[in-house]
Amino acid sequence: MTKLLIIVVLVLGVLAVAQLARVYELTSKLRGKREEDISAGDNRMNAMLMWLFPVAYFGFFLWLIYKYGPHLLPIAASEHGRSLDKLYDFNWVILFAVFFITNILLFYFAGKYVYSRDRKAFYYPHNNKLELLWTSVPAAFLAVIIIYGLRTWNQITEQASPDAVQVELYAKQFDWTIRYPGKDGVMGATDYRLINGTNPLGIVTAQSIETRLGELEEERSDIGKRLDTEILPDDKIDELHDRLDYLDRMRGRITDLRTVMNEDIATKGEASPYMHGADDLVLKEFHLPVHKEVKLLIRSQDVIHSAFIPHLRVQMNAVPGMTTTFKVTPTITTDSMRLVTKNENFDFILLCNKVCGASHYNMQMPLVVEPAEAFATWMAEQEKNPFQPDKSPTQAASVAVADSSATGSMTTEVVGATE
Ligand SMILES: [Cu+2]
Repeated sequence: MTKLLIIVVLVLGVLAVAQLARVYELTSKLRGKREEDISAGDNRMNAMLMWLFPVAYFGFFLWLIYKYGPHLLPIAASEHGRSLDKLYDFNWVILFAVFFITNILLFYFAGKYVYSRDRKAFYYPHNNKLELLWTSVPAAFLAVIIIYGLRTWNQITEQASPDAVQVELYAKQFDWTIRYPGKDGVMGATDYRLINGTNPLGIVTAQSIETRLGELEEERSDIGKRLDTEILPDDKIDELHDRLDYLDRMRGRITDLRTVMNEDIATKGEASPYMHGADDLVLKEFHLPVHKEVKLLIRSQDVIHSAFIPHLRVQMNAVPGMTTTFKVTPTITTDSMRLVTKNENFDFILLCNKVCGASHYNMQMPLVVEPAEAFATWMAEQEKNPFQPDKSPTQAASVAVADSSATGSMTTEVVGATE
């Protein structure tokens, strides 16, 4: 209500000023003056205002920085984050300098060269040296910014070292699932066709293939039973037949996958990614060790998401059908960050930074950065309970129901099922 009143008052104020100006114009016309006749006093006042305005302008600008600067992100808690912030600050220094210098000159000259009857503007059409100067100086500054920027960018995006800790961030509408490679240190292969309630990432193991085939078989026999025993309308019968066709196709593809897996294991042995899924850790918790290089492997199940860890200055799109990566070395633990920010509830956070649907705003997960020993202890605790796709289909179904409803519905959607 107050806001509305303020707006009304402002609008009325503008109208009043416009009307006053009009009255002033009319009276000067009556006095036989032309509109463009401006008195020397008016000119001097405008020149004065040209000098006063930037004082208010810069004052307001500096106040904004003072007032809202502290609401920016706290210091970067990762190695590349610091160099990124340095690059940022470097750019700001140049921008601020140019902003202040050009604006001061602009207003200073506008005020200084106030109109005078006795003075004529100096005609100065061209100067090659001057042109060269104001082209080459900004060009040199831009070159520095670009080269510095590219160097920083290349450092950030270069390949992670082979012994980096691997962590997968798996996005779907609307949550994150975290995968660690388990004791063998290697992530297992995945395939979306194996996604179900107990295998939200579709990790490929002999067991998960059998489980999935069992599920398909169970659904097939259920549908068969319905077709044999129930009296159904024609469109429902067609629908069930379509479903059976779909289940057959899916069974064929998963059987093919099993063949591919067996051949790959036979030829590559331990090097086959199909050998490494069984001990993977699929978690709803996200921990990272401090001062260790981490390679984030980022995937999506459905639409484009974006993995964003603002305090680590990490951001990378999660694109369906491909794995994107980002390497990061955290430098500050959660506990230290709580001291730095003087906020005992501070938590690092993994957000989705791509508007991905209705609950996008809530797609987040806290991140714990801890000393290597604490991380190892936590990891050992998790390793007691590795990924288990080997529950029977009935168990899997009950887990799927007990799991968040989003997981259940997305699972069926991904494998193309319709109820
Ligand atoms: Cu998202």
